[in-house]
Amino acid sequence: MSDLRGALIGCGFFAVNQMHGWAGIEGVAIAAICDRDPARLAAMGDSFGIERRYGDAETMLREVRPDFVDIATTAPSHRALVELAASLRIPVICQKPFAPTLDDARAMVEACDAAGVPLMVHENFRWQSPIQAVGRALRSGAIGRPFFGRVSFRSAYDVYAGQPYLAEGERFIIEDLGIHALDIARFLLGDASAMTARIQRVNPRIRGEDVATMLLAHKDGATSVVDCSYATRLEEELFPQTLIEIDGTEGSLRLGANYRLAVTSGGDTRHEDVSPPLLPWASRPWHNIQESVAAIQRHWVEALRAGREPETSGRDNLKTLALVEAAYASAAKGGLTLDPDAQ
Ligand code: NAD
Ligand code: 89Y
Repeated sequence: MSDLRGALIGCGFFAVNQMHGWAGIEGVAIAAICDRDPARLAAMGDSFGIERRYGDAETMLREVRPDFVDIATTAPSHRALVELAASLRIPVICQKPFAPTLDDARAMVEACDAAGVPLMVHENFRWQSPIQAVGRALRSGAIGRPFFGRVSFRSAYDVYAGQPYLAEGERFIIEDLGIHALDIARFLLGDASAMTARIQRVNPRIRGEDVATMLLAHKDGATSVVDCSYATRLEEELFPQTLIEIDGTEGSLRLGANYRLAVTSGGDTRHEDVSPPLLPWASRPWHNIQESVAAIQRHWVEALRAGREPETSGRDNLKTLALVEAAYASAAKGGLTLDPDAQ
């Protein structure tokens, strides 16, 4: 028996994970789906046995009146869809990147606030079980007060095959992937007060940047490097693993390749395999991301039922989005130019 009826908008590449995730959550059923593309709508409807199918989001939301709506479209459509949900007082989850600009994002948060509608951004990377394990180790106090961090995602995986739009935008890696790494840095080391960034495009066949190196000053005193690349050919391809280093006053922790966590404290090092589970519907190497989809959905259901603000609420995500904007602004300015005579 399902007490929560959801509706999903956007039946594309990633939404299939969201549909599998919902199917595994007790008490939740997706009652209707929507996509402007009839072929994608039919494929999703047939795969998941959903009868109620719509080409128009407003018609769906007015007719179905779901308990929540899950927006799985790309960023250009997010503001209109979130504002539509707010106007109909329907709690809403919106995929990352939350909005193309910070102004849009602020307006979306205000619209939901004004309507009293819960809003969560599907910022799922912090929900990956290896990242949660790092968070637990850090909060246990074992390494003391963190003063340095590195959140690193380096790969040459062909993401353009499944998501061709990633090769077409003026902005790429910070907005698409760096956004997750920046959110992880906030999750582990707290909010930031300053940022410096450099970007590069290595792959000549794409329009935006595929390499970004960011330096953050966190309000609690730590400095972190957040670096990401889709131009890094490694001996072992690690997609979609995020590697983490944190140094603290009493020790250090490392989340290394293949989900190996090492926590050094008091002269000892504890090693732990923090691999994510392979859910029945998941497939490698995406299983890490897929598991985090189910985890963030469970969090949403708990928060909705308890009337609590979700961790990655729209309001919270404004801070991650501000880092994205700051990174592009800093990269556009360039760094301080050195006196050539001094070189
Ligand atoms: P996609 O282009 O494959 O699918 C989007 C679908 O939305 C398309 O089928 C399109 O027809 C439909 N659509 C767009 N606007 C619509 C509207 N107004 N009404 C109805 N349907 C509409 O995109 P994708 O690769 O599935 O990505 C979707 C979002 O998911 C992106 O924002 C992407 O960044 C994000 N994403 C997140 C993760 C993650 O781990 N959180 C991973 C991959 C992608
Ligand atoms: O779109 C991206 C995301 O959110 O996670 C990985 C990805 O699919 C490609 O960079």
